Amino acid sequence: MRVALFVTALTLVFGTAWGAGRAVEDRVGPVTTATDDHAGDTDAHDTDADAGHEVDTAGHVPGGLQVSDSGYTLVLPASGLEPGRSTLRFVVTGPDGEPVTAYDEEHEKDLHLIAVRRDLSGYQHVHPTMAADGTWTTDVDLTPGSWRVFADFTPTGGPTLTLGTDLDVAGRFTPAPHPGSRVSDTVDGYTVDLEGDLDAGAVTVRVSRDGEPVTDLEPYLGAYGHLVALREGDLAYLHVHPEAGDAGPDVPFAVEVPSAGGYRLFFDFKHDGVVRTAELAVRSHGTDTHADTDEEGMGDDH
Ligand SMILES: [Cu+2]
Repeated sequence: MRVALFVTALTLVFGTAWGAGRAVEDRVGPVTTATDDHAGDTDAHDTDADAGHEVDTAGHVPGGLQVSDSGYTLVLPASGLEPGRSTLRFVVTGPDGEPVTAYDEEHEKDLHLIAVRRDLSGYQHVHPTMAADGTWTTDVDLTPGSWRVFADFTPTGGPTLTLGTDLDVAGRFTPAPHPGSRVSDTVDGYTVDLEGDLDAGAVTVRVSRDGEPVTDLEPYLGAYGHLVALREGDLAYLHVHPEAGDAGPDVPFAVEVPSAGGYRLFFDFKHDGVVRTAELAVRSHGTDTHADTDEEGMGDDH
């Protein structure tokens, strides 16, 4: 209920700001509709294939921005971690305040943990193991700096959530330079090219090696690759779905982009028994179909 109220309030605030400068009668309708659509319905975007175009700009909060949502909270050690390889322990507490011990599998795992430094370097995607008391444990390898840690999971009987929190690692650090636009990355002799358009909601990742397309990718997390997309600036964690496809070279995904801006894409793929990660950087000009020509110009100064 509190979440519904929060979403409603956010919708109203956002809706009002967004409508500023338009005729009052123009915005009353859409705001009311958006409120009704979103109240208590956090999963609407999963079932409505059409949702990507008109829902997210009006009140849907992207994942990964909140440490607590729907009564579930990600609890990491407040003391941070030492640099280097170490063991990270954490729990997810539920609405009753106790650690959650029952999860539903998503993409073949009960919980996916993503760690990335706030300058978007050092990306790691790991699968912790849970003790009977609900304590999760995993190895991570962290350099000094401020890290963002995401837990992506579905508690049994609860909603699918991506909670995020910061983790400090002591020491001097030098921020990683921005890669600019990067639609191709090379890792261990593999070339990964990004095709398609974030704004169209669909991208394809193409994997090749020595100029030859790779056609025998191995399944990884229920698909021929796993894609995580983060928004630059706040590290919002995007909703990405693998689409059915072959074992390469093309691996298709559906992506919901919440706004115009820069995005980093991290593509994990498995070949010859090894999981590798390619890192890409692209811009979105926004999928808001309400954007009129007068708003078009605002995105072009980037
Ligand atoms: Cu995972």
